[in-house]
Amino acid sequence: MAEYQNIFTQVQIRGPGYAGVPVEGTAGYRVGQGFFSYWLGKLGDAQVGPVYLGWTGIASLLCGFIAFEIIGLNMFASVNWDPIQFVRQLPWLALEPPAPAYGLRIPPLNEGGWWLMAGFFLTLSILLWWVRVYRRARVLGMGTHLAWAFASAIFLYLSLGFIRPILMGAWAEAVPFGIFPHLDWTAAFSIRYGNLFYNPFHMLSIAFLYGSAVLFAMHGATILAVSHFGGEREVEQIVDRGTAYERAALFWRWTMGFNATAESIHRWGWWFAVLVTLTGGIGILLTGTVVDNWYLWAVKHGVAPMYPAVFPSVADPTLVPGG
Ligand code: 07D
Ligand code: 07D
Repeated sequence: MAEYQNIFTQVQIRGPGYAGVPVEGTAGYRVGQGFFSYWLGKLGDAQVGPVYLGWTGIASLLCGFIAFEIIGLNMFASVNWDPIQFVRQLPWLALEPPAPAYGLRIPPLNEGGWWLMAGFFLTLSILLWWVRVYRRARVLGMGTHLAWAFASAIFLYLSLGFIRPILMGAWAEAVPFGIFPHLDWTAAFSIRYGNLFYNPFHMLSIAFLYGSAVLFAMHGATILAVSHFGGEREVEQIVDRGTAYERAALFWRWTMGFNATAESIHRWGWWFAVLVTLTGGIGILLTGTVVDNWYLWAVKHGVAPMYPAVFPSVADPTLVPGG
């Protein structure tokens, strides 16, 4: 039935605006009374705000804005400040890191200096937002699971753009800013290091990425399927299982012989998502530092076969003169 196949929230309950649980002192400060939006209510809760305006949040937005401006203005300059070309070519425009010759030194602005500065502000912005997430959770007496999951994504981001370039001794190793340029970098990185598919941590990262999608699909579908029994009130279902939880659990026991619990599914979801970027970051940090060619590494460890002897023997192309 159509109502079960709709991405939009079907039920909007509208009570008086609620400012949220009381928190003592300035840590509980919030701005405004909040208001209602019917259309946002289609996606989530119809009440918007009140919002918490802390200095880490403001500083984060400010740093994010500075990074965005540096990137955007450099891209604009690269098309001679032509607004039409800027819009037309936007997905292909880039702000590139310094050339390898600069190593980890600070280059002139137009030769990677702007890239370094944008990276600095973007990183500051992301780290400040992490502090906001951690501190708001603490103030509300919540666990800090969100902050640590976010930290895992930040670990991959820092591995790609900061830790690995430092290990390799050059900012040139880092990712450029730009929509398609960062895809070109990803493809070139894989080829340069002998095919990332043979990197076991890339394999793990993919398994967790796909696994996250499967788990989320199973969980979302299961809960929606019992929502007319109140199944989406998951917390109550942990203490007082009721018919929704029992049916959903029985469904999985019937079909697979085993079911997650209302608690365990969220632990599985959290770990799968967190492990995507955690294993991924490890894979990136090993590339070029410990392993120079993942294909040859795989041959050495019996994962991949060597090319048949009809071809001349394979050497790492980057190790031959001129490579
Ligand atoms: C849906 C949550 C909302 C987030 C969104 C993205 C920006 C960039 C900048 C206009 C799932 C916000 C986008 C802030 C604005 C400008 C100049 C999250 C959701 C909607 N990538 N990547 C994208 C980033 C890396 C790769 C899209 C960021 C690595 C591939 C978007 C980073 C490698 C593909 C984007 C980052 C890599 C993409 C959609 C940082 C290896 C695609 C993202 C900070 C991991 C896809 C044109 C999305 C695409 C795509 C952003 C890093 C590979 C622009 C911010 C270096 C193969 N990446 N990416 O929905 O369509 O995420 O590209 O590390 O195919 Mg990427
Ligand atoms: C980027 C974490 C950082 C993001 C942060 C967010 C903002 C915006 C704005 C809210 C995504 C900051 C946010 C600033 C806020 C708003 C509006 C997470 C990021 C902090 N690969 N590959 C992966 C597959 C190939 C390559 C991971 C598949 C080829 C490289 C993932 C295939 C080559 C890297 C994955 C495939 C190649 C990866 C990323 C198939 C290219 C990485 C996980 C089927 C030709 C990254 C170890 C992720 C990694 C990565 C999947 C193929 C290259 C599992 C399915 C062989 C260089 N690949 N890949 O969550 O970890 O990213 O590698 O072909 O660096 Mg791959």
